[in-house]
Amino acid sequence: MASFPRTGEIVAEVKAILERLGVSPDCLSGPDAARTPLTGEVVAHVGAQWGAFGLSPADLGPDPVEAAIGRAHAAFLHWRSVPAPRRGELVRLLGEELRAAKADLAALVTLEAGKIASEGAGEVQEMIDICDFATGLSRQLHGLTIATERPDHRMMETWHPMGVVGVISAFNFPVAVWSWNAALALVCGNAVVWKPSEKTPLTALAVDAIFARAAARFGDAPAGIATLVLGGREAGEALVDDPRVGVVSATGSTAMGRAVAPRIARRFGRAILELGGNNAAIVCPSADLDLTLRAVAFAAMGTAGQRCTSLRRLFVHESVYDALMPRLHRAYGSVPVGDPREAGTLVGPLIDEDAYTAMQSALEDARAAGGIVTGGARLGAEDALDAYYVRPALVEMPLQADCVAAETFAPILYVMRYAALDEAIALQNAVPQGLASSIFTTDLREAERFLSSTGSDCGIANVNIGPSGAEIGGAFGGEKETGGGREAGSDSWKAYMRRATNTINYGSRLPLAQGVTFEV
Ligand code: UN1
Repeated sequence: MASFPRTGEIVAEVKAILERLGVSPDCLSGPDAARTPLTGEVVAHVGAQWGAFGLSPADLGPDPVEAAIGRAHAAFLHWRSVPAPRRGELVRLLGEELRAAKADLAALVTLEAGKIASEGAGEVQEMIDICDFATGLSRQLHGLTIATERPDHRMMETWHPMGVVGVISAFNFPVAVWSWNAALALVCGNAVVWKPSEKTPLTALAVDAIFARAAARFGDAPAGIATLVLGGREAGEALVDDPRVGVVSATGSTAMGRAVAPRIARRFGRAILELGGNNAAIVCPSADLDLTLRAVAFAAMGTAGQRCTSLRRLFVHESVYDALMPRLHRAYGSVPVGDPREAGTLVGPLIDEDAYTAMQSALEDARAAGGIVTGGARLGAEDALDAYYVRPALVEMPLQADCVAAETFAPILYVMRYAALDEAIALQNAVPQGLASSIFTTDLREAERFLSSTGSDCGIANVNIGPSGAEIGGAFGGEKETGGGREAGSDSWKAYMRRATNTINYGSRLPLAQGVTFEV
């Protein structure tokens, strides 16, 4: 069994890592406490308002968000005319700096967000991967050439940057989400202003310091090209409301999305929304149960159930229910919960007390709806005062009650039986969210049905792997209350650019489209 960290041992560790990562001590004084979920203790203080590549607090003045957006906009006016492959060089250097800082940044992610060591490292790896992807992309911002109906004409598309991209990110991927947005936004010619979660300011400051090193090596990156603004709700709202912020990419709860989307729409800004998920998997009669068990365990218990893509609902065919469930119960009963720094730990702490309270109230609701709950109890309370470690909870539900339709950001897996695949797909789709989904089957017909237009309604649909842990090469995001945004790979870059359709007449006559005549 994993152990629990002791209060008092983490402050020095955080300080040493921040120093090695080059975070300026100036950024580490201020009124706001930064905590670690490992023990709940305060590990540093941060300035309420700033941390900014190339900018000092004096530059940012009394209204730092306004100033950061202004500086970013000025940076954009220069950056948009730097050739894209040269912009790619900045992101390539960022990837190099991230490689050099990987171990320290990963350790800081573990200390600030509570991820186990391999997941902290995995998150930084996602940053490196997107930098590689974006570097290649910087030579591939292709537009189409389109056949025109007019003689001696050519029609084409060109892509131009949008301006300032505002990134609002959540605690659970405290560094990777910025990089998916920033790497693409920068090669596309935009400037970036980042407001991270108030729960994870230290990893954000570390990334800012790493970016500053890449920018210094690059040489002539304009000051303000990538700015970090620490702050609360008002900082996010300032980004959301400012017309100079062409794109707002916001990751968080559906409630947050509901608040920001209309404000962005009111000024006709562009939103990339990555909101709640309520991800499901279907286990079919022909499923490979060994593989299914491992996939379900990682997707549902990994990251203590605090990924947007975490598995929350499992539909098991009645013919395999009794074979799978005892194995799942054993896995839940024995998964090592504790200090995420320790080798062997698979489940670290919840982010804070609110997360724990939300988990307990979801379990109460499930019991009231006839669910049989195993697990969910708080662990290690006597060792780690303010920290919230829990045994992941398995809840066998008689049916998909209303409480199952809500996303609770905690390790709760609701399990339900089904008899026919169509019924399971309908239940899977019968929730407001539409992020990630999986089917476990070795039957080709079932797999293809699930992936077809009559199957999963999610942005991510997988076969024989869980819903979480996506690679950056694909477009990441989901439908319905998940918000419809796409980030990372495929053609997600188009969301950071505006498309211009150009028609060029290289003849000496002026034929009009649709055969219209207009002789003057
Ligand atoms: C999130 O939880 O905010 O697919 C994103 C995954 C990760 C991203 C999760 N690559 O689980």
